[in-house]
Amino acid sequence: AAHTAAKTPVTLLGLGAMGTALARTWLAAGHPLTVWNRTPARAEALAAEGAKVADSAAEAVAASPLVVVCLLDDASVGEVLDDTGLAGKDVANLTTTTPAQARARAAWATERGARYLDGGIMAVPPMIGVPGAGAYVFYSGSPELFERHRETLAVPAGTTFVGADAGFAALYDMALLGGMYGMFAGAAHAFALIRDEDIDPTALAPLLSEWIVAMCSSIPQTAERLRSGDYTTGVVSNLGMQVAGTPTFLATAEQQGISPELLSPFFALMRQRLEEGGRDEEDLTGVIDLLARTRG
Ligand code: FVH
Repeated sequence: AAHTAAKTPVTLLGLGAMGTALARTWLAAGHPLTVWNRTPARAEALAAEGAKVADSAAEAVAASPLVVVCLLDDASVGEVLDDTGLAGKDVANLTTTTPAQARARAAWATERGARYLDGGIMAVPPMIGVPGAGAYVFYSGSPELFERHRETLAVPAGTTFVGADAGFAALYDMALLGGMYGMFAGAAHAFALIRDEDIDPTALAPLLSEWIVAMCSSIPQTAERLRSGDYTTGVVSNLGMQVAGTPTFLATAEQQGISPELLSPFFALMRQRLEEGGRDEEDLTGVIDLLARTRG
């Protein structure tokens, strides 16, 4: 009891795959933990491990100063928190949402007298609580709240505070996951190309992953070019050369009998940039300007 007395009591709403993984880490670290889940059976194993199971979300919220929420989506967060007494509570919402939803939820919680942090989890459940696995959570919103609970929030995963704008954690989350899906799309295209050939996909895999890692070295350069506004790359892999190469990719896909649909939208933007006056000696940074046009 002396061991747990100093640890902040935590309430956790939502015991899906991620919520359950988070819960176990706070229990293991000696935090008094109260949990609630819509489907009560999902709390049984945690009860056996020492969690207190609340009969309602309201009872769970009342039990601890720090309320962590990890539900399916923003709508479920609204449903679950609606009938709870949030006044005076510190809420850390780790549910994946859009930045606009996070900002609206922060205002909603503030109106109810709570302090609010939004979180974007950069991990899958097996990485949670595993030292060295690289799991971390982007936080944004109240800096005071982040400082007050910094140690408790760091129990399941690393923490990275990205600003007082409550929408920023979700924005960073979506930016990184968007990059990840681009990578998955490229890898899917690569495997589809060789699929019907006498090529072992496990032989391609290390070559593909090493190539993608090597190409990641261009990401800091892109950031620098965006900041300076100078997209010039000179003779090295310039836009003109890359646009000239795109028919080769499309023809190869056709010859292999696969759809080029994962790559062709990007190629179309590269061509558009060149046709609209992007200079031959630019790199691909100008494509970002084309995407930003949809802001109107
Ligand atoms: N799992 C992952 O790989 C990703 C990694 C990055 C972060 N995400 C986000 O984390 C949130 C929770 O994800 P999860 O993996 O725990 O999701 P599920 O296992 O599907 O559990 C969903 C929980 O939400 C409860 N729930 C859903 N709808 C409602 C509702 N209307 N009212 C109350 N609770 C609701 C559900 O309850 P039940 O079905 O067991 O009754 C689960 O507790 C999520 O934002 C991911 O994007 C995970």
